[in-house]
Amino acid sequence: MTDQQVDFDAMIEADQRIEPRDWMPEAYRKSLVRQIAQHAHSEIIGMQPEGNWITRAPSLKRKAILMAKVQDEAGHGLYLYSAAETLGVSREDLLDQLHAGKQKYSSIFNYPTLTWADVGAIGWLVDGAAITNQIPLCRCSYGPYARAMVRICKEESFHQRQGYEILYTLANGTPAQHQMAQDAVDRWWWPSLMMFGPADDESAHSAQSMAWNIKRHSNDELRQRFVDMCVPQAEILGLSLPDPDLRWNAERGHYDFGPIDWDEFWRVVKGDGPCNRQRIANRVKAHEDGRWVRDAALAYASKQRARAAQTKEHAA
Ligand code: BYC
Repeated sequence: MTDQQVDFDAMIEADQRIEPRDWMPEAYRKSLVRQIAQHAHSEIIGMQPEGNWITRAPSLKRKAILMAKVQDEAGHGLYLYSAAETLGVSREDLLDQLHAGKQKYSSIFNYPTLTWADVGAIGWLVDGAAITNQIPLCRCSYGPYARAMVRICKEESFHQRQGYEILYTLANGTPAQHQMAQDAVDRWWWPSLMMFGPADDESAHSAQSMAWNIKRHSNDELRQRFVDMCVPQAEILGLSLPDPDLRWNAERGHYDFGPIDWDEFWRVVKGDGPCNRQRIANRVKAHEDGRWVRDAALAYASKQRARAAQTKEHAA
């Protein structure tokens, strides 16, 4: 074992942060790039299902809140791409891999938002699941990722509250509105449980990621935490969760829940969900449409650089 490896292991053992200039094993770097890139892609693809409702939000206030939320998600993508860049990869390359289907994004964003209540269900369930998964990532061993997560989690908490408030309003509205909220929860519940990834005995990366202090809890532990949190919240909303097996288990001190449809999960992850093709096609088009902005920004930056060099020359 090299001295560098010994130092790295000691840092992890002492629960210290690894920073970009520190030596790290290639497998650690690669695994972080994989996870952070997937996370960044999820944030920007995640703008689409909700962006779909900006023009149809039921009031000016709702529209302003939703616009701010979708904009926050773009910001999260940017912090995360920046964190990935500290590991020696370029944002351009990561985006190319997303567009070519070589890097993943969260399965959840391949489901359609059919009604306004879906915006509420995404906030409550999808952002709720995201927070459950991401709070422990604030203690991830890689410094830039952990620090990005602190701000992201603060904003996600606001997102979760706004979703809950939309659902609470609908659930306590007319019978048709209540039904719309129930239908949205029925459709988003199971895909939200899938966000935590495969069951522990099927999770390829968990053991190593936990040994490196990247992940602090297993997929199943976080999924259970999420279910335990949602059940009492659903009761307050007056909505049911679509699982006949959901019940309190006093022995375990947790809610038991029914089996997850892993065939559906893997189908969606592998590109065959209800909206996969549409999500990628929209993303590629947005990237192409934005090319002139990137070109203009680069041209401006190089002009500024040339001007600064000239000024320096004159001063010398
Ligand atoms: N969808 O060994 P495993 C958000 C992949 S929230 C697609 O357990 P790991 C947002 C996994 O990548 C969503 N793929 O992996 C919220 C691996 O494939 P590869 C994003 C999934 O990394 C609201 C394979 O399955 N959050 O952004 O130990 C609004 C085996 O899995 C999924 C994050 O990314 C899935 N659900 O654990 C807007 C959080 N689950 O890489 C935006 C950070 C698993 O070998 N990421 N896979 O090809 C993590 O915490 C972990 O990466 C996961 C998976 C828990 C997701």
